Order: sequence, then C-alpha cells, then structure tokens
Amino acid sequence: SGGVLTIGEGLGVLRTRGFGSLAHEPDLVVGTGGAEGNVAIGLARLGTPVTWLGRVGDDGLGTRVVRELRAEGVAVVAPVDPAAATGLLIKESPSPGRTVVTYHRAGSAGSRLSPSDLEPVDLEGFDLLHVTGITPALSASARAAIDAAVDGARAAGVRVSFDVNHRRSLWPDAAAAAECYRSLASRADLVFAGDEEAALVTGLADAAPAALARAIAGLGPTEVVVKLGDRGALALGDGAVAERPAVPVGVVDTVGAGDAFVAGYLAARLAGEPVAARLDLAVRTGAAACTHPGDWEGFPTRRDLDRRPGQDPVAR
Ligand code: KDG
Repeated sequence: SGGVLTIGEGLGVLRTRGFGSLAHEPDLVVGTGGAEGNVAIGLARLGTPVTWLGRVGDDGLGTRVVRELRAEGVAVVAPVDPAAATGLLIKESPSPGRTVVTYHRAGSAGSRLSPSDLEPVDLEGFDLLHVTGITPALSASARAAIDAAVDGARAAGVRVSFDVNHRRSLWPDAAAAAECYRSLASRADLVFAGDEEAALVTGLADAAPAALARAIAGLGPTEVVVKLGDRGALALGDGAVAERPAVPVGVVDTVGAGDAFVAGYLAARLAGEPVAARLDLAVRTGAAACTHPGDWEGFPTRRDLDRRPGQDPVAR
C-alpha cells in the first residue's frame, strides 16, 4: 500500500530571529512551510509513507521547499511553474509564544495548481488522500484540483481526510469559506476542525465539542476530530467519543502544531490503532511542534516519542 497523498502549496517562511516586528527586527531566519507539507513531514518522521504534490516556482525558495520535503523522506511531485514565484509567509514574534503571520502568496506558483497537475499520480496507489481548506481558497483552478483529487479518490475507494484549516484572509467572506468546507466535509471520511472552525462549518455558535463533532458527522464523514489547542482534543469514531487533554509544554510557536497533530492522528490510523490511540499520538506530536519556532522542525520521530518525559524531545 502507498500510504498518504497530500496536496497543497509549499511556501518559503521568513521569521524574525528575535522578538519584535519586521518594522525593526534586522535578522530573519529562512525556512519552509505550508500546512500539507508540514503534515507530510510529520508523517514521514513517524515512518508513514507519504507523497506531497504541489506547484513551485522556478526559484531558490521552490527548490528549497522540495529539498526539505525530500530530505525528510517525503516523496515529492512538484511541477515547476516558470511564470510565477514560490509564495512566502512571514512570521513576526511580538512576544514569547505569540506569532503574527503575513502572506505574500497572491498569484504564487502554488496558487496556480490545476487539475492537470494531478496527472502524474495514481490515486489508486494510496491508502488515504489528505487535503485542507487552504488550497481551495488559493484560486479557482486550485479548488478544481482539490475537487478532482477528492472525487477521484472516492471513485478509487481511497479514504479522504480533510482538515478545515480556516485562513480568514484567504477568503472573500466567511460564508464562501463555510460553503466550500461543507462541500469537502460531505465527501470526506475523516474531518479535522478546531472548535471555532467547527462552529463555522455547522453554524452552531455555542455548541460543546461533542455536539460540533456530531453535527459535522451529520454531513457525511464517519470520523470527526475537534482540535481544542491547549484544551486537548475530542474524536468521534468507531461509534464512540474519545477525549484527550493536551500534553503541557513550554510554547515557543503554535504555528504548525495543528499539522503535527493531524500527522500523529493519521499515522496511528494507518497503523490500525483505535481512535483513543490516534488521539493519544496526535496530542503528543502536536505538543512537540510547539517547542520550536519553525513550522515543522519540532515534529517528533518515533525515537523522540520513546524518550522519557523531561528528556528534550527535539534535540537532534
Ligand atoms: O499550519 C501551518 C500553516 O498555516 C503554515 O505553514 C502556512 O499553509 C500555511 C497557511 O496557508 O497558513
């Protein structure tokens, strides 16, 4: 079996080295990101075979996105777009534990993804397709690519995982986002949502996490995971509800933690673990991600997870 296929935009990430805004911080650190690539790295580190597909620019950042994914053990299908640059994200850290993100991605190579970019991959070769609500927000052609991948996976009997990943600034308004999310959720087997995202998808403003999960399951998926950040997570699956508290950590940067959480959950699911064990791995990988300022650098390997608590999980 071929593991997981994920599709999205890979980005260059620039972050301020110290605390402060780009208005005065002189030093930037260059890295890479993009939610789906982050999930791919998380899966690869946990030993799950994974392929990432995305369009990159004919530039250093695009090469870097591809190199980082490959170096982490991810199989990469990355059409090079000669006419657009690789998108960029800037992270400023006004104070410890707080991150402000700015996008420079309008018209980027990744946003020009289209259904024909899927031609090199054989969907039937995978156990699971993972997509997020970010990619369909990037352009009409990117949305068409995600629709084609989801419909193709369903037709091929491949399970579909969907992480809502609402990014407000990428949408004209919340209603347009919610309509797209409902359409994807209704075609997915497994849906991940934060509680605010779940409220957006379902229109239920003040519902408890379990009620939100049930309402999303009402759209079609058999398994729904509500991510609650430092309050842990809840999963509805196998006909039951499981809950886990968050693993306490010293938070440096939460960006990427949701992706690590998804990677942990999917890795355990593909290994045939029950829902409670999937959540267990997810909260541990999510916590580890918070200990590093980069999007994915803090994601744990199996070996990191086997270390006793108190031993630095990210020293490598
Ligand atoms: O989850 C982390 C992502 O938000 C980050 O890597 C950038 O993909 C990204 C996005 O669109 O926000």
